[in-house]
Amino acid sequence: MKVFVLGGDGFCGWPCAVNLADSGHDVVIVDNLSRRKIDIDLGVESLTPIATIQERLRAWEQIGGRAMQFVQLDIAREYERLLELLRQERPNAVVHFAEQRAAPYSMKSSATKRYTVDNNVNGTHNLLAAIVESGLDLHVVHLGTMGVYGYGSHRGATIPEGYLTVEVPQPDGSRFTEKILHPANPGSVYHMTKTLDQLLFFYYNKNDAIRVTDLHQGIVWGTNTEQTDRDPRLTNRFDYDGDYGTVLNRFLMQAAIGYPLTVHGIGGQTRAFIHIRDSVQCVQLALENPPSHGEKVKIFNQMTESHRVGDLARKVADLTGAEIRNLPNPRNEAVENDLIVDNRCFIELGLKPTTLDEGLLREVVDVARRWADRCDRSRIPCLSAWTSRQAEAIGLKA
Ligand code: NAD
Ligand code: USQ
Repeated sequence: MKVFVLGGDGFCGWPCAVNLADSGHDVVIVDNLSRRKIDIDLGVESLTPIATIQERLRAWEQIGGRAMQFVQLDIAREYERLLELLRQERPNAVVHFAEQRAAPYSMKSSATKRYTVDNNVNGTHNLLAAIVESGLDLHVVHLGTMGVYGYGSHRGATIPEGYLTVEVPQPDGSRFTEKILHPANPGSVYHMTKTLDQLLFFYYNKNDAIRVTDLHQGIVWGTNTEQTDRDPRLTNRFDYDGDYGTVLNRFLMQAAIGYPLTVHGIGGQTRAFIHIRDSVQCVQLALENPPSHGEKVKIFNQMTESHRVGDLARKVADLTGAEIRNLPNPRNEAVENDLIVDNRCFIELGLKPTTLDEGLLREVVDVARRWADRCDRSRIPCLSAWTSRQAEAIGLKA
């Protein structure tokens, strides 16, 4: 099938694009390269050296990969071009990764809060409006986040896949049950945009019958996949800086360079994780198993394991001998939380997860240690504070 991969130059999007091309799909990557520009603005670089999108595509074809197209386009600001591209190419499906995805970056300043909301909400809305205007019958697969459910309020209950069954009391004392979108409880402006995306999908599915699968993805760890390992020019990005680096990859890189592991608070935050190889598999499974016409938005919890941040640090420390440092938390988040997640949909579709125990050492040796000398230690601290209280706690304000 013909698939648009919006945000196909990014950390999750690039390995997804090559995987889909490898499976015989016709892939069109649409990306405005904003992520590469943000790296320049922040003065950071991926730990792994990454080729330009043009070099990536050339390399992919040189090693015999099915050719992919690239279109540089901002989905949040270039509505007419997006509509024209849909009309011209008539894709069967769109995978939507094209958002500003870092919680700390979204909390840096009013400017980054406003950029994140403008970019993410407009981008998703433009896509949906353009699909309606084009008249195309296509399937949207969106990368959402586990963070839409919030952390700390479930009191041991299992988080369902998107919908919660509730009982509503009636004036006559009877009750009816209904499945509603799980209440939203975002923990950052970035996470808030994902909860707004959910409402956009709900509405356009109800009003225009657009078929949507929303993947509530956990924190992605790891770097390369079977395809991006085939040539150094296909190497995926690895973010380690205080804004874009996610917790487990940061710990792996910190261990590799002898930097004490940066645990926020007591490390009681429990989060959901998935390896990039599994993320790529899940997107393919979702694409190849679309909702039927008239079906409501399909929601999958795209994660394979839950861990406490402090336990992850201990695991990495046991493997590498790294030191652990508990730091004041720059985020306004629960000190500790439980997290029990239902992820049956993907397991039933055949996902075979890569576990932390199998994959961790390989990431440390093949990636973090290999590229350790490219790390700029000054960019490791997390300096984006959620409120003035946290800014004070991390020493940014008197
Ligand atoms: P990324 O920043 O590496 O990639 C995002 C890509 O989208 C970049 O290439 C960027 O240039 C592009 N982009 C952003 N705004 C755009 C716009 N307006 N028009 C066109 N292109 C645009 O991020 P990622 O880690 O690959 O995340 C991809 C998606 O997956 C995001 O929506 C994110 O919320 C979601 N997600 C990521 C993780 C994770 O751990 N990385 C976990 C859960 C969900
Ligand atoms: N943390 C540390 N030390 C660090 C970095 C982070 O203790 O050096 C803690 C944070 O305080 C937080 C947890 O680790 O409690 C996770 O932080 P993170 O940066 O790894 O993940 P998060 O900000 O939630 O965002 C990432 C992706 C985002 C995605 C989300 C999935 O950047 O795009 O949506 O993971 S989820 O967390 O499941 O919502």
